Amino acid sequence: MTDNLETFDIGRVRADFPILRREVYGRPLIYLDNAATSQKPQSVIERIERYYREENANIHRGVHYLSQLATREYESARVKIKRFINAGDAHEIIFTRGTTEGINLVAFSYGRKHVREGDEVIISAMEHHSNIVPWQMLCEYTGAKLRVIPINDDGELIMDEYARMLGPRTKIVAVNHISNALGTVNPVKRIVEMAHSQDVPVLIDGAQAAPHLAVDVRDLDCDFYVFSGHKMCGPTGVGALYGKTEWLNTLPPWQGGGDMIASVDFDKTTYNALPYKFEAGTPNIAGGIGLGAAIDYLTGIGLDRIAAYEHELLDYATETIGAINGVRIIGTAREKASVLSFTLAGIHPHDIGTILDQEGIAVRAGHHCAQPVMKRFKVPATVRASFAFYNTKAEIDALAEGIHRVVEVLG
Ligand code: 7TS
Repeated sequence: MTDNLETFDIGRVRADFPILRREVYGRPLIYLDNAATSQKPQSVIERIERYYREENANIHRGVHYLSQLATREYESARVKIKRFINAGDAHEIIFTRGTTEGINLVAFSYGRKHVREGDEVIISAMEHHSNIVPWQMLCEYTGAKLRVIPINDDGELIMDEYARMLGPRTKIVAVNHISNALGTVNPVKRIVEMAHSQDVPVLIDGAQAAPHLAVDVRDLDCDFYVFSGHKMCGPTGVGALYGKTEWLNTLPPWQGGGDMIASVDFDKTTYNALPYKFEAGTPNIAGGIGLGAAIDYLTGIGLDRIAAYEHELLDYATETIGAINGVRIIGTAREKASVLSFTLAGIHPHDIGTILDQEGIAVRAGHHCAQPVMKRFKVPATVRASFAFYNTKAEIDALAEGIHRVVEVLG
């Protein structure tokens, strides 16, 4: 361990998460399904409770005390998100329901304005369904074509193919920062540079990156960046879309309703300024404030320390699980974070997941909403252990023991 990691007090960190003290089937919970959703620290749970107990009111519309208080807290969460990803301005942060909604917003709004028949949209072969289907729907409506950057046997993007695909027909590139099925960390800065050299904007799906590494949207120079609160210690039903001011100002709104307008008449409606233009209706106020508390919590530990600790966990897991007879690791990229996907010869992933569950070990078994990845590696499904900074090497040892037991029972 480096000096940095010695200051990472795992016991104290775990004590912040009440759920980690519970048992399942009379055994201590070993939660290794963090890519699906993370657990929540006490400070986030308390913040949401305090909002409902002491601050609840609708925002942006009340003259009264509570409405102004709730508005202030919600807008202060927006500023926390802005700092968290180093955006240039808080109005570049649009609250969403999560990553999925952020991608749909951009596909709809950017797509409506800029994508026509014969144009091309580039995604990659390792996308979550939520970064595939919205673009497919856009292509269906417009007659544009979906192009897919292929991946190699390690689960890395084939960048030469990407370079060949980019051209005058390309209207947007949408790729993930970290793959939820493989754990690959993609060279997103390079992807953006290459697209920008052809004046093509880039959306980055940061659902799996925001919880695990320090994101700097200005350094990446991406045009859009989306992520979900619930994967980074925040509540479900809230997330954020970052968009550069130039884009957000010129794109049409997507949902119409309250809060997104400046004035409404039957002859003509004018739209509100950023960010409200993209935030129709009463939002998830408690969720936004809870996400702000989650960001306070994560930055209190420090994303660099989280990344370093999780990197050690992943290396240890790769070594330990990879050494088990019959295990095939799916996703062996040079740059990886927090995800270990694998199969076990002759045993279906669902059976592995079920037996591990009986041991109190929560993993995901399935296609991870990335069916094209399963097809690429010619497997029906994988078992996925995904790590957070509150996991331990002892838990990985328990996972290894559990897998040995699976082999005894079913092998
Ligand atoms: N993009 C990536 C890379 C993801 O991993 C996920 C969720 C999403 C988008 C969608 O996020 P949502 O919050 O809008 O649902 N991934 C997973 C997973 O791996 N297991 O469950 C959800």
